[in-house]
Amino acid sequence: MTAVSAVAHANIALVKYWGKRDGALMLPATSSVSLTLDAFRTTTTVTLLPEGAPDEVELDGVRLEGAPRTKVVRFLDLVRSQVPPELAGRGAGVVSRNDVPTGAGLASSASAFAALAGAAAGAYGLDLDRRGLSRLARRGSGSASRSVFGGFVRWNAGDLDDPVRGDETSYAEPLPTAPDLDVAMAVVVLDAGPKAIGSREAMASTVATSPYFPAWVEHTELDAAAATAAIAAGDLTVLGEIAEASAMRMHATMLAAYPAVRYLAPASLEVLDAVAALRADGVGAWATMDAGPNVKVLCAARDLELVGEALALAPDGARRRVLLARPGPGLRTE
Ligand code: 2P0
Repeated sequence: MTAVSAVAHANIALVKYWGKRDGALMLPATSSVSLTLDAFRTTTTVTLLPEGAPDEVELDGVRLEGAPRTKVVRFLDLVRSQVPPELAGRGAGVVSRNDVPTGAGLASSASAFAALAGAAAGAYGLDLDRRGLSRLARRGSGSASRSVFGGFVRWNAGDLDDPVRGDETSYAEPLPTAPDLDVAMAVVVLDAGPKAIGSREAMASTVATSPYFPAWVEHTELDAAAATAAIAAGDLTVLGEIAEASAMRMHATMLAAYPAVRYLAPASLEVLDAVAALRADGVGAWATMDAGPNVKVLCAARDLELVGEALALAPDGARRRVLLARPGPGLRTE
């Protein structure tokens, strides 16, 4: 029996990916830049089953059925389409576990599909280098292409003129990073309330209906270049300012969709105020938000405890849940 396990970590985009130019090949409208974290890890084991056996998928001890299973089976089919027939005919047993604080609303398709790419490629004997693994992970979930690498990562939009060349050139790569750029991230976990629209659907709606989308695409390419330069130069202030601006522009672009896509919650805005107050006090802290109400705050590693403590205090005296994270490693197989 062939069984391969892989571990991948979540990443948080500093220059956001929001919108695809090709949904089938999972080609993004823009490049994006992220930080892989040490927290929020997915471990996935893929075991080859006998010829013709149906795929079995288990996530955190629960057997998946329906659409969530189908998403994994389609991904396995993509892997099987690239291997010899004697292997391609075999089903797979997939067992996946997320090390995410329960109820934090932080389970990530990025770590999930990066780990699945590593484990499935290993089990089916698909010999891919890291670039190939990043391209493969991209087909499961765009942001997963970035979790193949640790630290600061850039996912390139790739060749825009031709989908085949785009598929070959849209991969993530680790970014040259100034050795003294010592960053960390405080994740403020807020009550999600009723579940908002999923990010894939929300992206498609933004692309189709937001009049701001063309401006988002144009500006994001500039932000990705500027963030790449700031990471190489070790300029945390410039990087933080780009990151917060990119997140606000992404949310503005989706708020302009019809119907509006809104992940910002009242409590999110309170945290954004608290981050601005930290900056007014001379502490370097910059906020970013994804497809949910939680706020992630980039800061210098030496300020992490201070930032985490400041953000844990809500205006009404209640305590917010804050998770402290540092840069983490890329995909590895075991
Ligand atoms: C990102 N997000 O760059 C952006 C910012 C959320 C907001 O990538 O459709 O799960 O699977 O490619 O990667 C979340 O979307 O979407 C995401 P698909 P994905 O991190």
